[in-house]
Amino acid sequence: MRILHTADLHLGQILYQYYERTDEHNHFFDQLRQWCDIYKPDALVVSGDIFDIQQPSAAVKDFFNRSFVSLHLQFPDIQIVIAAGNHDSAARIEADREVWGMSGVKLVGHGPSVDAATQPDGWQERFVVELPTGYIVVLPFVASLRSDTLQSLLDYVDQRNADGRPVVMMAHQAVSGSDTTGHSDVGNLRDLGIGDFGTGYDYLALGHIHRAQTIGHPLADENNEHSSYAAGIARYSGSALHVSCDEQYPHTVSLVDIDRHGGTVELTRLRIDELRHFFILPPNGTPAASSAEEVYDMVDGFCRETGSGYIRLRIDRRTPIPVDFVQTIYRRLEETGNEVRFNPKTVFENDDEQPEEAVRPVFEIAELKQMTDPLDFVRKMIDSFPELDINQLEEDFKEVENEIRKGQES
Ligand SMILES: [Mn+2]
Repeated sequence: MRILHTADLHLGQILYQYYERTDEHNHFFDQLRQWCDIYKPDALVVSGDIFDIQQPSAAVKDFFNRSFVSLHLQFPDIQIVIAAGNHDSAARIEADREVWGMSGVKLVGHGPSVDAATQPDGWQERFVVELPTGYIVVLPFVASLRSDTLQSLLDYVDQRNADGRPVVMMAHQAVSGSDTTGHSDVGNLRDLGIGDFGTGYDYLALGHIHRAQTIGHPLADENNEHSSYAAGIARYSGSALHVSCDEQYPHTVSLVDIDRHGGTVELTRLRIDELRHFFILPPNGTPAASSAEEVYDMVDGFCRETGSGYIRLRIDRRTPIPVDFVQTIYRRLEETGNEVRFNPKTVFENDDEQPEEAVRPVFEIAELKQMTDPLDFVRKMIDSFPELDINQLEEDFKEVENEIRKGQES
């Protein structure tokens, strides 16, 4: 069985509240089409966060429709499977399920209910795609996912899988122990351990964390084009595009070959060529800028020489900043047609040994949107509020969470 695994498309993302990225997503889909053509996978699986927001605009929805319709028409033999992520509206994805189903494209919005595993068998069917070459368990994002639900899905497949076909499971969840660089929701209370996903899958196709990685294997391996694993591995394909400036690592689509159930998983990392890259000016490891004029010259030089990309500035914090500093940069970039784009989250640095007073952390909108747990935000801000006790807050949050869960279960 051969699949292409991607996730976290975040279609419709507006970066820095200003720049829409349709051309970048288009460039991604061009590559996806090429890989479908070259590798002829049995399935293309998209493990959640199709859209960046719950109610994407008509134009973004149209882009989604046209992109996947064209993929399907060009490659009707490739099973397309799409699961909702936490950024997607499960109800809206679910509402499109029947229409896409008519052409064989599988969309799943709603996940199983909290007590699914206690229900009589049969509920699992809507989460399972059976192919001649293998099975795909499609699990969208679920706020409180229980391990008995996951095991029940895998057992359901196992009972039908007499001829030992490969089993792929999709999920959009944070798995504890994964590298979350570029995310703020580190230490999420609702993280699942990899053991919670149960046994019976050969490849767990994860979405949510934007850094490509195989759980339990070194990040350094991501520099290799190929890896071979004994079946039963879990992997984040990583996001389609850089979603924030902190994602300074290669983005890839995973090409996965599985010979048989319990056999070998061969992974090929297909490097995504991005239309616009992220740059830090001046580059890390060189002195930060120390005057506004220096910054303007640097920005002009970048526009002239590189001409495309997202830029973020590093400025010495003692630098006097003119009141029209940001506007001046935007104006200079507009003159070049906005092909160079400005990330206003400037990094202020100071090379002095002097201890810095506590500075309130600054968040990018994209970072905030990634937070699935309100406590993550509190943890980031806690130093600014010495009167608050983080342990007490954690207990209070847990209490609220338990009350909500009780409400959902009853
Ligand atoms: Mn997500």
